[in-house]
Amino acid sequence: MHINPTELEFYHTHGYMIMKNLFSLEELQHLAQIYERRWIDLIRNGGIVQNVEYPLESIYPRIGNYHRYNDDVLRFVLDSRLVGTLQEMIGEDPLALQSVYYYKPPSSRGLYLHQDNHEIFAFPDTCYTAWVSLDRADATNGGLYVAPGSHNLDLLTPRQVDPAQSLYHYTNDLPEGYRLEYLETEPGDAVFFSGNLLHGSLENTSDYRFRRAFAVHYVRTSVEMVTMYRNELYNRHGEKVRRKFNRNRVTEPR
Ligand SMILES: O=C(O)CCC(=O)C(=O)O
Repeated sequence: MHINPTELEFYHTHGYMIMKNLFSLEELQHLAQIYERRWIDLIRNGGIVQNVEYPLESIYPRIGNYHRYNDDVLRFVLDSRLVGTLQEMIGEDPLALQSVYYYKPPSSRGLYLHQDNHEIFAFPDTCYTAWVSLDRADATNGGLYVAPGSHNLDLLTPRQVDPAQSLYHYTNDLPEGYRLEYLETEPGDAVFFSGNLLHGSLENTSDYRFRRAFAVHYVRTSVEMVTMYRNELYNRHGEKVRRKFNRNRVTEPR
């Protein structure tokens, strides 16, 4: 068992839950080292180029889907502390869809309020995120915030925002009756949340503190359609599973 009934109830009520100390510092250091090497390669081969408008953020961009090329990252993505917890949360084995490593150096933009399933459009149901803190994350260095209970909402229609303000160019307004909760996490903590939960992250306003995190998005094994990476879903054995491209949506997000 990975979660107890109180944690499960918290998740069902609020749409997210924090599992403390899920990963050791050694494990986090190993993951960070893999991405350091990847970063050096990207810098060396021109895959990362500095943009003077965002001098730090541009040399530490988000690194997506490296689990497809690195077995240690794939093992992390399929670690039973992530997929086992999700399995107990949703009552079904999850498939891993995508991973994102964040450096989030000082002065990085945040991500305005959004729902992950707006992009992924897992159908039926939604997608799920496991977000692992590598550094302490709080309101100063770009921590996460969530709107508790908003996972019960359908997909909402986002509006476009000024790209200079948010890393994700869409945002949702906070619906009436909801409030924002600003999360604080320590290295090794993991936040699990529903793909319909309204959430975002703050700008990193600290002087010198990176806010590294590793986020993985999952869908249910019974998912019928996803708009992204339909040939790149991994089950817990590391085998690829194929799902349809969602060209003719059965339901349209409102
Ligand atoms: O880590 C962040 O800054 C944002 C993460 C997030 O919003 C997501 O993974 O959907």
